[in-house]
Amino acid sequence: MKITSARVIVTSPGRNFVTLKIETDQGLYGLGDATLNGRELSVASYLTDHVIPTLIGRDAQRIEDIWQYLYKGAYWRRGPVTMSAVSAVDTALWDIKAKQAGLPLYQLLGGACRDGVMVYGHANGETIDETLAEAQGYLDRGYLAIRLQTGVPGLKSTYGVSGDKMFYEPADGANPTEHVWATAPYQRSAPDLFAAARQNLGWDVHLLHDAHHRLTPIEAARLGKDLEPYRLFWLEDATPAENPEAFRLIRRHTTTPLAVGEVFNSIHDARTLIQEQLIDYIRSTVVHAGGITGLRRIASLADLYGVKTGCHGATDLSPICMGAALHFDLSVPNFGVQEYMRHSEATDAVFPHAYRFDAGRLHPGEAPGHGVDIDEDLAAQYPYERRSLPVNRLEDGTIHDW
Ligand code: KDG
Ligand code: MG
Repeated sequence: MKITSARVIVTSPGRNFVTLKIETDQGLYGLGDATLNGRELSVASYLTDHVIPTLIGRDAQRIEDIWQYLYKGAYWRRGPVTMSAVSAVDTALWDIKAKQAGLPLYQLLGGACRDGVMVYGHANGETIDETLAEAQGYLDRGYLAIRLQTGVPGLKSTYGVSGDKMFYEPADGANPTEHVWATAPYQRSAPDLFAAARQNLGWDVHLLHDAHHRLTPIEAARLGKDLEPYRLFWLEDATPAENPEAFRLIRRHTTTPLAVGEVFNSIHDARTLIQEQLIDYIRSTVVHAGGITGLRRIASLADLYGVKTGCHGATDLSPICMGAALHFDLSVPNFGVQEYMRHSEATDAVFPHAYRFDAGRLHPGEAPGHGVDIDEDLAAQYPYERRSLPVNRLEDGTIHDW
């Protein structure tokens, strides 16, 4: 089955998405998500200028060979731009293979290991009361797991607290907006949120929290300890993970489970954290970690060390990524949880999909392929809008991790 054409579709139904469409001489096509928040056009160019010309005429069935060709053949390995492009090609090729077989993708990945995929939603508010009211809304909708983020007293804005409660979108300006951060009041207030949450929401719901790379290792260790009484499902991105050894220090001090990896793009980023059992959940997902092929390698390594998956699923990962991730989640033995920040109605209309939510779990559906399509006419009505992720400064002006 020969690849006859491939092209990139950039659309912005409320936020930017980059999609790769690969067509074959047998009339089958496949779709892959290539969205890299705030850097969308770099991946579009990488695909259009460097990858697509080398794909034409290749056998669409040789997924692993094409993965190796793009990864090793580029010489410049890894990095988010390269790997988002590799991911998009890989996802589109798996989509084609499953359509050719007439099967939902999860069947090609070994079949279902479970009946549905537990997801977590995002509850946030300026105050603890507001956050808990949002969390109650998620419980009413049947969610089994909820991430809680609340405003830090004295700070104008806080990561994860948004005006639009359902569709948190951090890329809010053409150029980066600037946030101000102070660790001490955050460290003092975060445990209060979870104490109140356990009192109000009870103990049956899984609670999660994202520190978004803002703490030093010893600060993260302190927070992990302070949160222990509230039995979190996980504490995410406690400290930046470029230095994986930093997690040894956190691990020595706390039994709060740790999750890392939404910014990783390769198994090598995750290797030390997994092999030294410094984390409990690996957050990498289809669009940034080398597609289904790359992610399966990471999950297999993680399984050896008792580390579970917890795929990133924020609004900036398109429904195509979500659909593909759900097939992976359903089929992988060491699944943990899937993040599910719903998309807007406009986005869902551009990307019709087979996945469905029921009683706190998502199922990818039974459509052949990954089950997500694109309405190209509708997509064309939403041209690209330049958007950047924010930056973060300490109160004295020093640039800090965002
Ligand atoms: O593009 C950045 C977002 O995807 C990120 O800030 C969301 O941290 C995030 C999460 O856990 O969903
Ligand atoms: Mg995160």
